[in-house]
Amino acid sequence: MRIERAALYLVEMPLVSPFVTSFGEERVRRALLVALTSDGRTGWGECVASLGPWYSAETSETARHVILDFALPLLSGKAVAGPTDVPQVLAPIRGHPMAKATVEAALWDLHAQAEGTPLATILGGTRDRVPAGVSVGIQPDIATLVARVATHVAEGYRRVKLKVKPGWDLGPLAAVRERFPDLPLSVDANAAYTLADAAHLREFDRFDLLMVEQPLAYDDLVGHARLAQTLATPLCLDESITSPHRAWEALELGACRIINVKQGRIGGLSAVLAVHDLAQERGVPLWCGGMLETGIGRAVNAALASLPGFTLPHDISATDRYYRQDIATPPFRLEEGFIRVPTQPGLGVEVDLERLHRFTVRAWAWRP
Ligand code: OSB
Ligand code: MG
Repeated sequence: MRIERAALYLVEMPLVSPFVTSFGEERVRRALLVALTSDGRTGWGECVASLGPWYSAETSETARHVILDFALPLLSGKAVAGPTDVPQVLAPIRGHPMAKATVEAALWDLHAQAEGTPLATILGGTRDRVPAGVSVGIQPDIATLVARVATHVAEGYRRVKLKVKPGWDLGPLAAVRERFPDLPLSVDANAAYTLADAAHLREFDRFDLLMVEQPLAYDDLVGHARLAQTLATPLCLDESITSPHRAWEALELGACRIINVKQGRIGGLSAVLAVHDLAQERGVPLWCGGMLETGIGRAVNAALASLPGFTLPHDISATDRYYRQDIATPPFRLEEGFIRVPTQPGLGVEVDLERLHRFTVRAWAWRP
């Protein structure tokens, strides 16, 4: 697999509504898209890093630098038989999992296209549709939150995740739980609490939650293990799980009982497969997280969520929950609370070049 050229596009896509978490507000999704050309085909990868280093240390700009100046030169200098060789070839680059994952995803797309097979099948997926959850950001007030949740429940979403932070937790939870006593519900704190809040976090046990996601700092596995001993609700880790090895450490320590898998954060689809094997061995349930991806990243997420170990509803919502117009077509639709896994070869979505150019704010070309 020889990469003949690469094109990088920095796109800015307006969100249908602002997305507010404990670490900030996003009104526009800024994504770096990578197109690799090989043998007359184009493979696409979407980098999930954001504008600023708030969710993770990486940003779209650090990813552009690492991809153009280090990852692509390393890959073009080596004989790369396929996407599973990528982690080894990129191993000299320390960190930067999201940048590496972007290039790897584009090579998986090329490989699956060359095989004439959908990405989901290549990865070992066993489902043709996956249950959709929805992640609801912090709202201006509780009435607005309850109305939003009601809309999503009416749309058919199978699980609702509420973003929480100190000062926006027990009140909103009580209101949503009172209105929807049987709704599968979870919370995501994006690292907004500390171990000193353990007694407060124990109050969450009253609301029959599926899980509490990432309550403590991204680098605090021991803290999560301590907290897990005092909570009845299972802990799920997101930000903390940055590699298969870190997933192993978290499980060894008892820092979580559930893992939110994001291919970007974990360093690529090969790493996802390794985490999947580990979780299967230990009976740990997985689900696919989201980073407000365009249809390119969403297609990858739908494919990996079709693997047998992904047993909980995902943060894979319909396209119209994020964007009025997406770069990739057709849009993902909610059908009985499920998202269909693409069945065309490769990612199984088409990149609309007119829209790509309309949303692009900067572009770079690369040749070996
Ligand atoms: O913590 O899961 C998160 C979006 C951006 C960054 C971090 C997170 C999220 C979400 C949205 O919760 C999930 C989605 O794409 O629907
Ligand atoms: Mg999260």
